[in-house]
Amino acid sequence: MRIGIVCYPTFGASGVVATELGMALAEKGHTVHFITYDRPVRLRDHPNVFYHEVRVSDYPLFDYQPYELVLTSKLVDVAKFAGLDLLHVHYAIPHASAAWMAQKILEAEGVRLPFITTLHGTDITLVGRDPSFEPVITFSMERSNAVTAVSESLKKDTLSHFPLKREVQVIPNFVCVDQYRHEPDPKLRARFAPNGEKLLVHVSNFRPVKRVDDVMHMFAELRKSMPVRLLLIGDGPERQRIETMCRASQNCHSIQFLGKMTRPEEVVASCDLFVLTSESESFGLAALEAMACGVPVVSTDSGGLPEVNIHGESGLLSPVGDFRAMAANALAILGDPASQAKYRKGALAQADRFDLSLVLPIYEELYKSVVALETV
Ligand code: GMT
Repeated sequence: MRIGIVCYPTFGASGVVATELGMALAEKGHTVHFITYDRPVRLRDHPNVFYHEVRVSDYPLFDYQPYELVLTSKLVDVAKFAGLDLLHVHYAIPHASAAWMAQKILEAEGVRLPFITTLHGTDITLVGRDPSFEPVITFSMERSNAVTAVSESLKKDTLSHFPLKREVQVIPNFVCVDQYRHEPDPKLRARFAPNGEKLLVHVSNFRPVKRVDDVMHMFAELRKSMPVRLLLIGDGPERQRIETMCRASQNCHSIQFLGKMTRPEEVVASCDLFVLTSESESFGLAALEAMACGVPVVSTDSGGLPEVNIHGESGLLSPVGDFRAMAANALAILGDPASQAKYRKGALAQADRFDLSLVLPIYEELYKSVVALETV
C-alpha cells in the first residue's frame, strides 16, 4: 500500500509512534510518505520512506501562519503525485481537519483518499475539549474513515467528552522489544551511580501535566531510606523551574539533567526504576519503553497507565500527587534483590504484550478495510 503519515515531528510520543509505525510498514514493503513541518526525530533512511516538508510562508500580513491550509495543499499534492491509498493522521489537531479538507478537494477531482485519525491523548483530554477547537474536532473525528485511540481509557474519555456517534477502535501503542533489549552498561552505571546507588530515571517533555515536581519530592523521600540517584531526560517548559528547585535542594548532587535524547533507552536500560508522575497520561509510551529495557515502573494510576503498568507485576501504581506512596513503592521494588528481579521480569513480560509484531497487523487490517470501503 502507499500510505501517507501526518504527525508532529518533535520529541512527543505521538510522533515517535507515527514514525516507528511508518518505519515498520516500510520494512514490510509498503511505501510510506511522511508529511509534516520538520523531519521526524526518529525517522531513519529507508528506500520505501519519503519525507515531504510542509513549508509555511512568512507573508507579513499573517500574524498567525495558516499551517493547516499549507498542510492540506501538501496532502493533496502528495496524494496525487504518489498515488496514496490512504492517509493516517496522528493527533487530531489540526491533522484530522486538514485530512478531511484534502479528501474533499480530491473528491472534487474524482480521487478517493480515505483517512484514519489516531487519537493520542492531549488532543482529546486537554486541547481538543477547549471550546475553541471542539466543534472542528468532533466534526473531523466523525468524518474520519476510521478513528483509533491508543488505550481503552482514551477511548472512554473521547466518547464521554465528545458527542460522537461513530466507532472508536483501540489499537494500543507498541514497542519493538528486540531493539530495547540492552543489558545494563557497567560504564554508564559507574558514571551515573559511582557508589553503587540505585538509579532512578524520568523521561518526559517537562510539561505541567507530567508533574515533575512530584518526581523530585518522591526522590527526596526515597533518599531518606536508601542511597539513590536520579536522571532526568527530556526538556520542556518546566525544565528551568525544576532545575532551579533542584539547585535549592540538598539532593542536587544526586540528580542529573540529561536533556533531550534521540535514543533515551540507551541510558534507561542501565537504570533500576522508571518514575512517571503524570496527572493525565493516555498511555505512557515512555513507561512501556522502559519496561522493554527490563526497567520496572513506579507511576500514577491516571488515564491509560494501569493498562500499561500492571500493579504488582511490571511496577506499582499510586494516586496522582501521592509522592510518599511513590517513594514507598520504589522502596518495595528496589529494597531487596529478589523483588527487583521479580519486577524486572514482570516489566519484560508486560512489554512483550505490546510488541510491534502484535500491533502492526492490526493497523494493516484496518488499512485494508478502510481502503476497501466503497464510499468516502
Ligand atoms: O505526553 C505528552 O506530552 C506527549 C503526547 C504526544 O502527543 O506526543 O503524548 C501522548 O501520546 C503518547 C503516544 O500515544 C502517549 O503515550 C502519551 O501518554 C500521551 N500523553 C498524554 O496523554 C499526556
